[in-house]
Amino acid sequence: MTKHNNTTKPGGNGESIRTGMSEEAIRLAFLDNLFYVQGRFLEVASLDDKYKALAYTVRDRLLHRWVSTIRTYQQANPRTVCYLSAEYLPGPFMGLNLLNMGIEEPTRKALQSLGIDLESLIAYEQEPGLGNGGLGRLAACFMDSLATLQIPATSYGIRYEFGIFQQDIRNGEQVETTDNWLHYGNPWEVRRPQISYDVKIGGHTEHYTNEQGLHRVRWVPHETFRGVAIDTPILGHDVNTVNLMRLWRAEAAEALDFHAFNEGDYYGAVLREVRSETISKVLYPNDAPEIGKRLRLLQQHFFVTCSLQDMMRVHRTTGMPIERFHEKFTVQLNDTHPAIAVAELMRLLLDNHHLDWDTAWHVTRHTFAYTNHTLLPEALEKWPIPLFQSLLPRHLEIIYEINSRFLDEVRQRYPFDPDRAQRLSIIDETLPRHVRMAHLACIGSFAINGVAELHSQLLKETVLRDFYELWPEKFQNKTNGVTPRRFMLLSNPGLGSLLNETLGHGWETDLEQLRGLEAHADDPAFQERWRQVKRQRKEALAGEVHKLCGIDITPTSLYDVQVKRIHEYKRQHLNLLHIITLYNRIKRNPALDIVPRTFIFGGKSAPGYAMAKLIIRLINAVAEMVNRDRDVAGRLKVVFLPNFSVKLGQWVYPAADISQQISTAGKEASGTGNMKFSMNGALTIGTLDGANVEIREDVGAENFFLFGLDADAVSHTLANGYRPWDYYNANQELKDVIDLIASGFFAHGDRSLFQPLVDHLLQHDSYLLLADYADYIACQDQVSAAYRDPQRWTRMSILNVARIGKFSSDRTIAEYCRDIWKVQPVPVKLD
Ligand code: GPK
Repeated sequence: MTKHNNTTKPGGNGESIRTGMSEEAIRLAFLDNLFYVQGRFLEVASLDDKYKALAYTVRDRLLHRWVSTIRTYQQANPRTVCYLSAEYLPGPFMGLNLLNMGIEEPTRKALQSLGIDLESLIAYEQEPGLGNGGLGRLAACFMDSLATLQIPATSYGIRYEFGIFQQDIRNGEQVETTDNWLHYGNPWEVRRPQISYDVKIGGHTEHYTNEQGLHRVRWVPHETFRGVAIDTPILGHDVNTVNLMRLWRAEAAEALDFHAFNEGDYYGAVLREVRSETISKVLYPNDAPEIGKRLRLLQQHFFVTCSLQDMMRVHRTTGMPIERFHEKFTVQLNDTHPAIAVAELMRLLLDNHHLDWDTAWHVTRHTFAYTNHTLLPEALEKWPIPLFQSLLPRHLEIIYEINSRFLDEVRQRYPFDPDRAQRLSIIDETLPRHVRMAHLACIGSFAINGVAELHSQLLKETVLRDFYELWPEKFQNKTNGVTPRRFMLLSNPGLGSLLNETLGHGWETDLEQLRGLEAHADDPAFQERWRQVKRQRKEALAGEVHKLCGIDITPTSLYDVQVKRIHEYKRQHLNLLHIITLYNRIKRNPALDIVPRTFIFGGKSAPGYAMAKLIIRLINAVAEMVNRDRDVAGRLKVVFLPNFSVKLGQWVYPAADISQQISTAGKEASGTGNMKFSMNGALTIGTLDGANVEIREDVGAENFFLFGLDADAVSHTLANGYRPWDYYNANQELKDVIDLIASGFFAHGDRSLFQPLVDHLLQHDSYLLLADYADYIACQDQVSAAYRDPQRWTRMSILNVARIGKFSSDRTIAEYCRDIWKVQPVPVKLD
């Protein structure tokens, strides 16, 4: 984007229109950008023109801080965090950048003076959906906290041309359409065509001896293409630090056969949208379960090699020897998606820098740290050896060498336990043979962490038990957190104002200060204002629901919300069993006095996950029957919000009364939605799973609705011949609910539609819905009883917010900095 050179304008307070923060400077800058960048004057400007003009106005001010940050880092040469993640879900940028820069108010007024409503421009922005769910959103919260804590950090990833699919609901079914988020251009990114690296794939290796008689390896690839950097500035709150999200875009088409991976024709649909097929074309829309596809492994290798080569370029500029790479950089692996980095760094050090093995391995083992995000065995990444060999022949050689040295060590440690070496091996020798990426990550990292206390404990006892026994000192916990800037200040301005008035500023970057609210928990006037804030967000959400679904919901009803990816282990269908239970109670007793509830669902299913898609159908089918039934009108409503996203979440979290966190205990690594709800005063109904355990500890057991088996009871129940049928036969309400689904009542009489779901529940029920049903229903009855007492409810709500401080991602990042990364803040002064 070429822009004119005028940077000051007479009459603008002497402030530069490129950097000035006053209303006047912003107004002039906006008009200037509208004119010179968009080529429009106000009277004919479209919404897109105005949005872009404002985005460029904000971007100029971001770049100003960015340049100062880079200059500071160049001078100080600080130790730097590199976060490697295949996914990022940053959400829309405009609102947050204005807020973090502290120019929301002058901007609102500047636009107002031109007859433009700021909210309409903020609402227009389409977010980058470069992730599936919790893992990608966590990476975005971490970027926010890293910048806010003034930590030198770069977040590396892939600039997918098509992010997570758009979800439409047609006839109650999820239909995927491609996400063309770049169609109108992206004003927040800066292309860096000069920052690009070669990426090799396929071919073979040649071992030879050079003139000095040294052993060398040459990788002769089948193909080479390039990755180009595309940068997005990430501004901290109330500081000048702007860190970088550097995403790689593949250049030059590679002949990739998308057709071979057809999944309900999702990739077929992507293909029809595109002219060329490249590595960075599309995000794989799978949450936890692994996919094992060729293109996916290529994507991982692609962004990892570009990122490591980029770090090496920066390292060169410091003048430090390559042997000290790990002193300059600490690299966090966000799950195993970037775990190939262990082999790739070895390759670069051995083959390009000609380090000897031991030196290269020393550097590598001191560079990486690995975060695990799941215990689900089906989610652990492994690649078939032939696939790996054909794409990354040199990496496979290196992995074999790492493994052979490692297994020697293991056998020496455990001479009488040959099975242990098999279990620990990077190579899974059961046919067909595979490379286990979690093992590569564990062996190549100096620290390994889970994302909540329970999860970290279970990791040590189950999936990573052998590694824990070998290297207990490597294992840590880092309980997840979320950013209060986006999920409180930005999403819930009414709450923000009330908190500022009550506590003053400071809580936004020191969330423990919310403790000050405890003193107000029983104050009737404060309680009344608290309820007004919630009421206002519930009305706002009602407006969105009307726009998106054409359904009218009642703000005086209890909003009972479950938004997250659709998964059997997350048990959206347990929520449904409760809804149908209430429905049956009212049908049996039409005069029943119950607390009116609005059930709100949102979330995407992987396109190839049949049971999750069937759960979406059942939610919509139940919604259809319940919402049109006059007998329950005014008491029950069910809504499925299509295309759940960060943006939609910002409407949803502040409006919820009840947050459903009802996964089978031991299955949800942490959860982060649970924190976003609680920060906004929703009460949680949940199991002892993931971070729920710690949220309950902090907010107080009396302010949390707990039900269900704990993780121990779950494993015992499953180990001792669980018989869901027994629960069905013993509980009349449960039997009625299951029978109603089986009867075809929710499928216009079609008994076959939901039969797979019913059969699974009665015959297997691997996620123990039936075992937890009775306790869940009883707990939901407690919820209703509490809601009838507004003083009690409001007190509980206030105390949830007062005690949620630990779950700020600032706390999480401070712990990573202290315990793993060993990095310090580097404050930035504006040039
Ligand atoms: C875990 F393994 C994975 C994955 O592939 N994707 C993903 O979003 C989630 N996760 C966990 O399911 C959540 O419990 C957790 O809060 C989140 O990662 C962040 O750690």
